[in-house]
Amino acid sequence: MSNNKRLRIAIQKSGRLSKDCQNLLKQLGVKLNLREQRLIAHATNMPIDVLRVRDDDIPGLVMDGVCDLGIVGENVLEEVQAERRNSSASFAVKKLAKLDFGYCRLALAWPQELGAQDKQWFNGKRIATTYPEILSQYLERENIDASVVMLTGSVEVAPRAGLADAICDLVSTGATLEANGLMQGDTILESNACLIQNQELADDDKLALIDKLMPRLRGVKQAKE
Ligand code: PRT
Ligand code: ZN
Repeated sequence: MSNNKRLRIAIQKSGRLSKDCQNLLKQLGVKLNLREQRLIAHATNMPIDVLRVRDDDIPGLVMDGVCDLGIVGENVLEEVQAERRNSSASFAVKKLAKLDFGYCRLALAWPQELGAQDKQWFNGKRIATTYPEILSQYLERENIDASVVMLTGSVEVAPRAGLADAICDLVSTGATLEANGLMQGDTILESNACLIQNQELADDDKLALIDKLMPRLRGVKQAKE
């Protein structure tokens, strides 16, 4: 558990979610000096510390109580939860809100020259992905007997490089699939960034601060609609 009296929020240090996270904190009235390349930024007007880390570390930091809150893509949250379910580590978190940024979908794709394919085509095939747990659950659900090739990056080049027959990757505009001659198939998961809270958080002051921030968050979301 975090023994710090200040509310700790984990956000992505640099990447697709970082600007939106910083803007959201600003809109919630949290004043931060993020110019310095520090791991922890202290809010100047509220008892809040912001930890800037890799997105993959955010669910675990919140699940283990190192941070009280975190902002992360649902894709990463689901993958880490599934990973941890297989071990003895805690995996429960409270999802406080689905946020209106970071939208993407985790979808299957294969070389365009193969043309349209149905689910059965994947039997006996190798599928490259950064989300082996989510993909394995899908394959099991759909009764598809394919093997999963775990890659941490450049998944879209796997078929061309002969590492896999197909891929399962995040898509937003579809330009990356297009540029790599891949055809998009089923969507396995739709994802937005979300705000998560440590399940066991019991500090009254921190809970009161979260209660104060949540109506502001709803206000920010409504203002955009
Ligand atoms: O360094 P760190 O580990 O923190 O960052 P990262 O490189 O792992 O993640 P990052 O910054 O790329 O993405 C962070 C989160 O943004 C993801 O976990 C998703 O929740 C969300 N997100 C939204 C996306 C995309 N859209 C997205 N398009 N994450 C990745 N992509 C990639 C995708 O993997 C593919 O390579 O963009 C490419 C496809 O984009 P289109 O527009 O060409 O379809
Ligand atoms: Zn990452």
